[in-house]
Amino acid sequence: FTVVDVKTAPIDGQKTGTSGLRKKVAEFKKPNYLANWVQSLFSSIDGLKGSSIALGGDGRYWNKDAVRIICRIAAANGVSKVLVGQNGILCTPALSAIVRRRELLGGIILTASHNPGGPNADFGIKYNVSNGGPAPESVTDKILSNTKTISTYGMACVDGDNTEADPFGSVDLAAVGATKFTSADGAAFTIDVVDSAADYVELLQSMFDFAALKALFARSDFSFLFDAMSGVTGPYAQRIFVELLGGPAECVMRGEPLEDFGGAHPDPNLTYAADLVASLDPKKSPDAPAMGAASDGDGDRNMILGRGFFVTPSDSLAVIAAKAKAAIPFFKDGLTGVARSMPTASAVDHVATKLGISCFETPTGWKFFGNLLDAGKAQICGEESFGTGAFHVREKDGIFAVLCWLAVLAHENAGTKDGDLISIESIVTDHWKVYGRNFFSRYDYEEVDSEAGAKLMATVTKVQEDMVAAADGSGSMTLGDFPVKVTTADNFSYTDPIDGSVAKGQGLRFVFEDHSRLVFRLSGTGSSGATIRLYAEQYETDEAKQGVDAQVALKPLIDLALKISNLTEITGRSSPTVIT
Ligand code: VG1
Ligand code: CO
Repeated sequence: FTVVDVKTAPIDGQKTGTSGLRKKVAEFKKPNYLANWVQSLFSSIDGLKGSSIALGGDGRYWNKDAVRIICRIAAANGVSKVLVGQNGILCTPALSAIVRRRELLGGIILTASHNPGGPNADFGIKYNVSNGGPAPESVTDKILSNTKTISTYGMACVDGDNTEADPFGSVDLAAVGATKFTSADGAAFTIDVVDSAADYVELLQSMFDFAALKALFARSDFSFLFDAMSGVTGPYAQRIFVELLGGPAECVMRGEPLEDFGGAHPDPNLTYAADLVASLDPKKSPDAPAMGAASDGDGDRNMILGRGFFVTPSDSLAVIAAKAKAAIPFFKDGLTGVARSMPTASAVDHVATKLGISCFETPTGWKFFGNLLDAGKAQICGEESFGTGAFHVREKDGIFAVLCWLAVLAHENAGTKDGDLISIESIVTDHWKVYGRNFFSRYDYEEVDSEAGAKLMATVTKVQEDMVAAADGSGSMTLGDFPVKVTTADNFSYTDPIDGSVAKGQGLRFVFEDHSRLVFRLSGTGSSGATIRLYAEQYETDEAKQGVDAQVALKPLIDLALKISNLTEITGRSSPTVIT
């Protein structure tokens, strides 16, 4: 092949969001759109020449085409080997595992995660660095500045006159194996198609006691249902839950990955995984299984359900942290710390206090956990947005979280007779008795007008400024006529304890004297318009009051939030798109 420098010009709006660049497929398909970003990425990383990188995606529409284009740009930039997941597929945690295990320079993930896929929906790309985790802002800032000045990108071509033809077109992405090419000036370039599951599944097998999990699956009082949401996890789930743990074939639903996720929203929550939720509800399904779970398009999110019971992700994190040492071999040495994103309810904080370990509060997005995990300051982390993970990889990991819950169930039931299974519901409610319950809910207003989103944030900022100005110096403030005083009203800012980098403007928060919280922020993962997220949390130690529905418990706080922000008037929305 020969390397051609193709002329291009900067394209606006290529800023990396919370988790990569996400846009409509039509945008990505525009001439030079993908190439500009990929070249800007390659121009911003050190040590690229002669390196090996991983490449794979969640299988959504345009995944394979993008793989082909990226391989050509990588070859032109002097990368010596690209490890591509078979058929261009790698779930996000599996890519992280491959980068770490094989000590690669980094990896490129093609995903828009839980956003819908298909010709009229979303595509996305993100870069992970050598620790296997999302590129930190120092890297994404460089990529952005390169996208603003780019004038050419490199492309491996059959010969200098024909830039259309793919010199690597003979590589069959369905067949595992390496194919070596040589450039006109003698440089070697290899495309190595690797098994999409092997490294990742072996890693998980080394972390959990699969024999104990298999014994749980064998009980007559236990059954399990996993919803892959037609995303990337189907084949991984089949391998783990059916082949390794002995579940019946029907225990994986929507297990075949589809390019458009069957037209659905591959987001594991009560709204978009409604069929799974109904299957777990004994009122609707008398044979409801003991445990249900779902993962998103790219396999990094998880939802955990008990029979007729929803485990809110903030509680899931807390329970896993509390039981990790006893229930999960990987954590047998115990934890030195845990971490959660700021909007995540503080349930895990109470566990950390009890264990006498550190608890870190980071901005939204997995990239902020990377340094803490690398430095051994935290071993388990999570987000309210159905994200749970640990130091085995540097991404959140859906199937890992499911295995944690299976391990917790197996451990709690080690001494129970078949027929007397201790349920997920009782494990969680027992947890509340010890640590208190952190009621939590998030309201999403998706795709509101960008100006309305900005106006809402400006309105809430003004409320905070007025409160701070009116404060009497006693350290507590009043919010309207709300009976509980406010101790903090600010825009969350985070200083990384390892490298000292500062992330500002991470969400407007109100912390109340009774530890309740309200948070407003704009999403950084949407592909058009603005998505407003409103988070509400309330802490309850009184056992008698812990059983009520979260929406009932949180109503006064949410009403207050809607009132002070003037949300209905500003957005024209009388109700949220999704409540989790
Ligand atoms: C959302 C979630 C955040 C998560 C991010 C990526 O970001 O709130 O917690 O890390 O998605 O998850 P935002 O900026 O839209 O609120 V995934 O599974 O989309 O990679
Ligand atoms: Co995801």
